[in-house]
Amino acid sequence: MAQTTNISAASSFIKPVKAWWKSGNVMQIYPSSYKDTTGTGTGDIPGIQSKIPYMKDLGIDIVWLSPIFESPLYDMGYDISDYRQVDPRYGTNDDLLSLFSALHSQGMKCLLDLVVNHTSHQHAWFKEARSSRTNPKRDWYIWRDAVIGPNGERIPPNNWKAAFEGSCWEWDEGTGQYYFHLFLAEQPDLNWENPDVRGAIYEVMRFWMDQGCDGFRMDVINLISKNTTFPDAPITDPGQFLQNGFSPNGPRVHEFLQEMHREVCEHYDMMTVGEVPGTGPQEMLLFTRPERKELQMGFTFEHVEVGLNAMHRKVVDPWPLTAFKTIINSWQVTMEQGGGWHALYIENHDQPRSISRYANDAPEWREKSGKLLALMHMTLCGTVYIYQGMVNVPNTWPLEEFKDVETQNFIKALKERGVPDVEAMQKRVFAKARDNARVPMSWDASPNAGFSTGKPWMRVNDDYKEYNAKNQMDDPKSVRSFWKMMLKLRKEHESLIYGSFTMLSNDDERIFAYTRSGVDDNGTTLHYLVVLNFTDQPVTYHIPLDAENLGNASLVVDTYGEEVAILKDQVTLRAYEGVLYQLWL
Ligand code: TEU
Repeated sequence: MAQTTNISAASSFIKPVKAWWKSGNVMQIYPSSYKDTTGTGTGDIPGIQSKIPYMKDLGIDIVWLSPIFESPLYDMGYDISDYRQVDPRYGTNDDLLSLFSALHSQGMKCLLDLVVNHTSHQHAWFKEARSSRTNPKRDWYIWRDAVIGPNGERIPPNNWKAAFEGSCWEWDEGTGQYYFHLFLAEQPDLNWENPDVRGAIYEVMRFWMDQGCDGFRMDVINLISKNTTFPDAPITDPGQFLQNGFSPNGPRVHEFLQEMHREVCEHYDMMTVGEVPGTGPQEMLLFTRPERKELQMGFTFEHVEVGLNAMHRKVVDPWPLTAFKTIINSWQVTMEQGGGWHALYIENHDQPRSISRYANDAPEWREKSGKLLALMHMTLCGTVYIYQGMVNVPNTWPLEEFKDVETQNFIKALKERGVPDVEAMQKRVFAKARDNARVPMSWDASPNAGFSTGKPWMRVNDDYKEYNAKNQMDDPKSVRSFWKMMLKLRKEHESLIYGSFTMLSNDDERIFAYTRSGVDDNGTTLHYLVVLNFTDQPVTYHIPLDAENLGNASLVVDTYGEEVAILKDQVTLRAYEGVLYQLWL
């Protein structure tokens, strides 16, 4: 007989302290692609402000803006040249303050993107630093002498490969030294070892907090501390000089974040979410346990990296559902037991669209898949982050339509390496490409998807006439209407936010099922069951719960919008169907 789980007996779960930044629904906005009000083809802050009613209607409480600061845009604003100045493409500082006020007047909040592992090479700090070896700002960045090879040739200080290809070291002709950059050469890393650098960052944070910002999403914040000996990486790519060598979570990362907390965060009622690539759940606890006074939550990468090809990390191999489930389970359980907190996301500006990545974007399944993923996302423990959703762009678009430097550089590197069948590989790269998430928002069926009256900076998605926000709002059965319903429902059933998570049927390759258990304000214990069919076939699922009266369960949500009953201890789901029940145990 299959093993069963008794959740009512196991209900001695830890009850997290409630907070606005836990229950608030966050929407990430990619400013360039949201809404253009000036006809330049690039989205702007007044455009974002004009869509507050849209966000409010959806059920959004908190808006996170990807970078809107002055930038030469080598990496779409993740290369900032002035932390205190809004880039003129997006508007003015006054526009941003007006957006803060408009959001606040609706009871909403605004997070800014704090990109302080690196600056732009055009930041005044870097310009000063590279002006001479004796400039007082020289040490604000990381400089090293060249290694001289056997034939007198110049070799970088170590063999680390940068995130966007090439060496992590860029030669500076003017001063005869290399500087360090984990991303592009146009994104030199700040030297966090220098207390003046840290002080300057904290000042920037206070500058925006004092003007009405409500917190920060912190870009690659676990990369700020480096092993300052910069040891060579072991060879994992034989025959090449450059190797993947950088390890995140350097020796002083927690010390720096605790200092940031003391200097800035603890003085405000603010929200902090760190982007922490390469971090497992145990390490995440060090960042997010409240008593450690670092961050409130962090974006993990394991689930968005499921199935990545070991050699080419920009393409995805087939992966079993159990691999994905195991990752979600380990995070849910570890955060709960260790007293950390989750930042839940399945999409952002760096990831392909979730429907294409995790379910099925074929026309007959995209709507069902979208609702299935929404139901999963909205029934996990943590703070929910959502993003303007669609499916991937067609992989038949030519390479020029992919604007992102990551994709462009990667394809170039593949060609240089002489990888066979680059064409086929390119299509696989497109399926994972960040640009899938960066196309302009499809607002309606008018030219340029209602995004801009000018030529959009990036091609709009081909299907905008059918799939756009207006059509979705008008249709009570649309994916957007489903999200709207779920964003509200999650608040009405708070155990879905704070409750305990128990995965069922760990080895099932078709079904992702779990329970959530919590205590309401009256002290009553509530139990929920979620069953998600990740296949394109009907599945009859035996619910492995040790409970007499499963048949009394009330259906809270079915993604097909129909009645699906539990018969004794079984439920039959159609393709990509998901259900949420409240159990009466
Ligand atoms: O991303 C960090 C990061 O880990 C990415 O390199 C990610 O792994 C990759 O893009 C997946 O394909 C942050 C920002 O979110 C990203 O947009 C920036 O390019 C990057 O930092 C540098 O600031």
